[in-house]
Amino acid sequence: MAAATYGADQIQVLEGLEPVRKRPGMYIGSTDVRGLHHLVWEIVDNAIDEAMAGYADMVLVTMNNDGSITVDDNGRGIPVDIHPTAKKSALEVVLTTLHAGGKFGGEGSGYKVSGGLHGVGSSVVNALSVSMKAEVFRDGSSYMQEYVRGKPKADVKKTGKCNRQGTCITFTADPTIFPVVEYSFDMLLTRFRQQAYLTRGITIGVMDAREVRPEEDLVHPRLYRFSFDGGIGAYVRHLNESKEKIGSPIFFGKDTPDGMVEVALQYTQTFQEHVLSFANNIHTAEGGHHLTGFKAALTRTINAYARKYELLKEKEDNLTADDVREGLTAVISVRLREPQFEGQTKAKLGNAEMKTAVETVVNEKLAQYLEEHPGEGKEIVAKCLLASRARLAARAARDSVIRKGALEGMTLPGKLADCSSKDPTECEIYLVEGDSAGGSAKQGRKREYQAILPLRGKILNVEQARLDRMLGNLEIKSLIIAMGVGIGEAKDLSKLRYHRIVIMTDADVDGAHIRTLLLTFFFRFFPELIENGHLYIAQPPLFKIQKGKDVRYAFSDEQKDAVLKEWGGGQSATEDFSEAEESEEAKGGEEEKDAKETKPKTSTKIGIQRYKGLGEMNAEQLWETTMDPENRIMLRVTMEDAERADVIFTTLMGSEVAPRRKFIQTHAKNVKDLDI
Ligand code: TSJ
Repeated sequence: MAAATYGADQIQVLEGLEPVRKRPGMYIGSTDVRGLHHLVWEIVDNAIDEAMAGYADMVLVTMNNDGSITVDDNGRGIPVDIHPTAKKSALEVVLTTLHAGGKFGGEGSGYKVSGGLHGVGSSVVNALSVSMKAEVFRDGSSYMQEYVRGKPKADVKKTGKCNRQGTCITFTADPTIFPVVEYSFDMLLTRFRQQAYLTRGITIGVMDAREVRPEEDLVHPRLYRFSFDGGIGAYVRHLNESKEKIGSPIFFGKDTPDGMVEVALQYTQTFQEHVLSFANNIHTAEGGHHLTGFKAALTRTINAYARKYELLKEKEDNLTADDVREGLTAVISVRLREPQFEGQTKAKLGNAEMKTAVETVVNEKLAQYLEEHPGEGKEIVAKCLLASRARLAARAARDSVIRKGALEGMTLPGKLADCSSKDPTECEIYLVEGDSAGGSAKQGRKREYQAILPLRGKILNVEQARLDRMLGNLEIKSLIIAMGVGIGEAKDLSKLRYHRIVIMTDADVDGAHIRTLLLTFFFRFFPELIENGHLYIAQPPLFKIQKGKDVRYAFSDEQKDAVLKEWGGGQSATEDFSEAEESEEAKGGEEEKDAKETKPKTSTKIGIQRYKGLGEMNAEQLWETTMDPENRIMLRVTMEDAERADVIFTTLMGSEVAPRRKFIQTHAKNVKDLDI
């Protein structure tokens, strides 16, 4: 193998995986919960690619009870023959070398999808897994190879005969890389439901087998099966499930020379706009040319229709782009050969030709729809006119509200413990649930750049509140004034006073409720702050584990067990403590007394404290674990997170009773503590 004969391509193929383990963030963005889930997205994307190329129609994703994930498809099976330049099995090359993906697929074999960070490759997942097993079913035989932290344990082996086709990958994320190895079934469901809508003809199964222990009494795994013949039209129907609708979802699609365009839309009697755009199945949260084309065509077509049928009087102004999107739910999905992703989070489609492609399709097909459905057409225009008139009325109302000083001349709220820095890029504001946690946060913070705003209890039912009523709510008012951005037409995001807005709530049902409320509030009224990456969720630890002077914090049961094991005190007796006593001591605030002490085999005592709420942590602990940029784990909120909150919120708080009852019945275990 003379190195001199290798072209750039081959050298890339031969690149090892050490850099991935050294700097995982470079490859998967982060090693927090989001990075962990990227591993799943990455593997599943390969199976969906196979489906989009027309060779598979089933994908099953399983969360196993040993913490591993299995992804199984019924495609052709990854080729196992010897790769000519690498001189090893193609399967091994795919899973052990960087950027080896696609080397075997023909370029013309359809459009590649890639989710997460846009196809970094299955080898990256392998490198970041303590163990991985690949099984391939091909030409009547089964093959297998296993890996440890990306390194093959042996060559690919033929394991027997079989009468199925496909690829099955099982991996266990490396806990020395990911501080929390705990997957969220909800995140999996949301993601794969969305993928199933976007890939017509595919069936995606998602199974939670974490509680299944066949050797004990069998618990049935939770299994969801997503298969939508209706494609994105069904997606729009799903998004609007709990809303009052105008007509049925409208769908149109066209194969253009620049790529495939699909659009589904439906108006509702709400005031919110909910437009999602995708390019090659990737959610383009920052929009891009396809979205621009859609908006332009929508505005143009509805105005032309309204003029033609004199629904818009001659002397009246055209409906604005905002008017025609009030109450609109839409999904725009394009597929193109060479997608360019731009923007801060690489979630903006940069292919300019997609503006014209989408615009042309929507202009033509929407006009046709309106002509053929005059009833719906008139209702949609009426809705837009209402929005237009409301906008004019709102401007007048806002002027009068501002005159009456609804935001109290914009003076900062008294409860706010502001920071001293005036440079927004380094400033953070913590929205803290409850006064006692607020107190600890105020003491523990770095006052140069961290501000604290305590928020009390149930804030407000944002769903049914209009702008004026919202401004009247004290908690929301404080929040808006503190952020400095104004609201409604006076909104000015360049005045944002903190570039990091951190939601810090307890890890219980009430905390989750307040978090949902806040996420919904931001999603509805300040989506730009989410899109620009300003909104975060703090992750307080669940346990404090102490041995002598050595203190560790654990963010999950598994992490706690790992620390105990490492310290040789892993007996269950260690955890046997009285919870009531525990919190009493915690309120005393003295670290030494907080911990429950036991005597393991080793001579030093190990203490464990379980935190049931932020209020149980003293100022120093809160700083150390949750607020110190050196140690803390924060989740950056995406539009997807916020959308999920929005769906939950609309279902729980909305005006339609049936879906709410359905939701509460199916999630009874999780929401029983909420007063609805
Ligand atoms: F890469 C991987 F390990 F992450 C992975 C790949 C994981 C899973 C769950 C599935 C797959 C995968 C790959 N499913 N199907 C395929 N197909 C191919 O790799 C394949 C098969 C045949 C041919 C061919 O030209 O005959 C080409 C390709 C790319």
